Amino acid sequence: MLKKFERYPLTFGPTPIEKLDRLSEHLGGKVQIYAKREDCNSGLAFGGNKLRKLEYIVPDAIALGADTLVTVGGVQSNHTRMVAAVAAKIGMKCLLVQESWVPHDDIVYDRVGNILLSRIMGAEVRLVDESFDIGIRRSWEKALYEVKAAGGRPYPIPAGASVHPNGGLGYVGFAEEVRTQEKQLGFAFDYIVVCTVTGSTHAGMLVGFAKDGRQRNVIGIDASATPAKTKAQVLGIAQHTATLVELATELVEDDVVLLEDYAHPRYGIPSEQTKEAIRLCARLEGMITDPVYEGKSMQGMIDLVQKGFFPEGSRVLYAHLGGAPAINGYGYAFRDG
Ligand code: 5PA
Repeated sequence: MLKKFERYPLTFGPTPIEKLDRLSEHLGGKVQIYAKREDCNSGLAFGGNKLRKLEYIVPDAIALGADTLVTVGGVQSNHTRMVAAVAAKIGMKCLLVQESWVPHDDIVYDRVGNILLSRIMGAEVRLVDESFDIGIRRSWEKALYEVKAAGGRPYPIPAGASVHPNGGLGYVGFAEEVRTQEKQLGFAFDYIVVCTVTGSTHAGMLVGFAKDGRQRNVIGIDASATPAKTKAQVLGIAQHTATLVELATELVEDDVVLLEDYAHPRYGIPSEQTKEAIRLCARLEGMITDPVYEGKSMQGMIDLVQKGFFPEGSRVLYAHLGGAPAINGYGYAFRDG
């Protein structure tokens, strides 16, 4: 589906699929849980889901002769860390607008984890006092303008690389990769669980899995706590990406399955249930999920298994999208383990 698009390799190649035996057993053994380890996809600054997206964006930045990648996220954004790593790797400058998306307890929150790594990789980090929103940000537009005014050649990458015209392509590739791995495994997954915020991860999967009619088996777990906006953004990106790859199926609102019950109390703040899910997965599988994104989709998947949402015998693929560095900003939440 992606042959005609130029790709700049930033990842090691296909990511491993790992069976989570002890978690599956712990939850009753009626559903088999697997994880696709997107969190281990690259040697670039701990990797994660943004790299698949950026592989289809970097060629455009290079072709346009840009000299500075400019993007936006929260203080502990994984996306901004990934853009900083990519800028270093391709020899460009990087300007990161980091907004105050999350109220936090830890005094070191803006000194550790993702933002620490971005600073080490040489990105210019600009802290801005604006609250969470997945849309186009004024602070980011201002940064782009300023780079240009100073004689630079900025390349705009929106939050999560999502509403970039090529933002959905990377996760079309994920679906194609899963299809190939399914042939090797000798079975197909019944459900795919994905954490959704700015939307292009989920949207790309919808397009990729729509090729064999499985788009409604992609179960999005909202972590934005603004699900109406997130859902609309997923659909918009999916429809745009479907046109790009000339998908034969038309994607409609009902194709976007987005469960809203796990994002509480708000974006970036883990509930007690999220923290329990993070501990459970860590203690049974040694697999680290973060309090902002993957801990919430882990919580959602565990709850859905316990509620009997997945029929007995189902094989569920949890997309582990990365994000562990942010956990350093949550020392207080896990002070007792
Ligand atoms: C993020 C996003 P989408 O934004 O594509 O929906 O992906 C959600 C997601 N898991 C899931 C992890 C580990 C993520 O980092 N992160 C954002 C960031 O700024 O880091 C874009 C919000």
